[in-house]
Amino acid sequence: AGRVPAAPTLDERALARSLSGVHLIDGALVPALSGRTFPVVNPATGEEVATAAEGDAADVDRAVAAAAVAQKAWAKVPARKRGELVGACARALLDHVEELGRLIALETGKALRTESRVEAQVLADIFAFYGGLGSELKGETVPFHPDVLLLTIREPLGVVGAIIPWNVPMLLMALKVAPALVAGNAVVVKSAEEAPLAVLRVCEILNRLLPPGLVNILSGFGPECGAPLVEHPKVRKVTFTGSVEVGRVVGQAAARKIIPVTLELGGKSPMIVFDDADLERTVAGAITSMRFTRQGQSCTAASRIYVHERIFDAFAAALAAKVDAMVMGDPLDERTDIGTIISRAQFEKVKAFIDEGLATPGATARACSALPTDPALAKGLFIRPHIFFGLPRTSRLVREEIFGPVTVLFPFRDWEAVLEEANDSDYGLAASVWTNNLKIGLRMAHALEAGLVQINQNLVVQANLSYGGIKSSGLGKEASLEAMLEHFMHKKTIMVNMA
Ligand code: TXE
Repeated sequence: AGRVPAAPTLDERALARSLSGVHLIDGALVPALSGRTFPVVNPATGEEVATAAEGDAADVDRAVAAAAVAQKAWAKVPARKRGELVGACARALLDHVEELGRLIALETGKALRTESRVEAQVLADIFAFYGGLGSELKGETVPFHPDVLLLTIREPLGVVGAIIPWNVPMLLMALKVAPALVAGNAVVVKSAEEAPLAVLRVCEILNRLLPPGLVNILSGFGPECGAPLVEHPKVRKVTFTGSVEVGRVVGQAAARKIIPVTLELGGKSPMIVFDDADLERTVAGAITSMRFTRQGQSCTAASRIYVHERIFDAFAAALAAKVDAMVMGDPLDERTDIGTIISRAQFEKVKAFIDEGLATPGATARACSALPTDPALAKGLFIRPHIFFGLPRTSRLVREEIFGPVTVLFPFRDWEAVLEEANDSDYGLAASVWTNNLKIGLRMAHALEAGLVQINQNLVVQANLSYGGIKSSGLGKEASLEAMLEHFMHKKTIMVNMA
């Protein structure tokens, strides 16, 4: 790891260059065996800031072999000691918050103040949480007969393959790597092709404290590098966050191998606002949840907002005014609220959705905030946040995940009808209800088809709380003790006849 500065650095461009063209395998920064690389682009300017190693099956083989060796020794380290090391990683990551925040802002275009720095803090928090759980890998004893002792113990799975996307890559990697390690597994991560740098730096920091081979990271494209990781015979568990389409492919490959798989896929999360809700707080909650600060690139984004007809106009006006006041600009500038879209492909996809909405008869849109005027950002992938009204319920904008700064607003009159509409979706990740009537709030919380329902708030994932969707939004849970025990370990039953 000699080429990368040992201490945190605030020069994100120099750091990006120093992380160029390498995977991290068996404790060392190494180029792809093929020698191939691909560019990493700053989406705010279009400039190439670094290259990334272009991994393929040969690199996967090498990383999995190193992980398999490291895992055998790691499984013998007392669980509490494993936790202590993961806790030490949390403290090391905390020392790098500013640096990691700047680096992720550079490669993803997420605003430093509103998004990127927060992600770096949450990353460290997730390691701290799991670091404290080394003593919790408990089994159970089961009563059967006075002469027979029945017990269960938890064992690690072996080598875990983790595939992550680009929207919150450090956070999502932490939710996979930290519990996998404390549970006694080794991990091979495949980063997203759009955002390979900050997660590589995180792994490099972890490798200063952990034995080599325990956490490896490969950059590369899905079919060439992700698929061989899923299919590798020595990979005994796959954990994936990304699109529903690829989630299905990964799930099928795991099924063929008969190995466990966790899938965190997309969402089309409804936000339901009753007429007794506190308008100001609800608008603030909508702003947080729409994640326009991240150009809406969030799986839990409030992308369908249903507002009681009595307050519909007031809510829409207040929401648009608040978004208007947000500053879109250079992600690394502290004044910036809203950053960029991640890539040209995603930019075109979101634009196509907006154009389709604008061309829909009867639909209107309010474009908010203003595009940056700085000539240095002329090639930046900025899109103005759009709030749509009057779309038919069958519109793709209402039914599909856009993953961009777009939300759709609908008025409603009674709770039964809005509940039915909210549940009329292939997705089931998150939902929120805004009301001071606890009876209606709880009734909705029970009836909404989602893995997470919040009443009068819209917070982000918490390390100690199970997180995961139903329907097409996913399979299995992340975060919490449960995720570590149920998704990164297996339970062995032991029966002892003492007679
Ligand atoms: O995702 P992909 P993309 C949704 C969102 C977005 C859409 C497309 O709607 O617009 O997905 O984003 C790897 N075998 N979400 O194209 O392709 C890939 O290299 C193994 C929601 O970026 O699913 C990357 O590392 N791996 C989501 C990861 O999968 C493969 C976050 C995700 O890429 C692979 C991101 C294959 N065959 C996008 N093909 C959320 N849940 O938050 C690709 N990959």
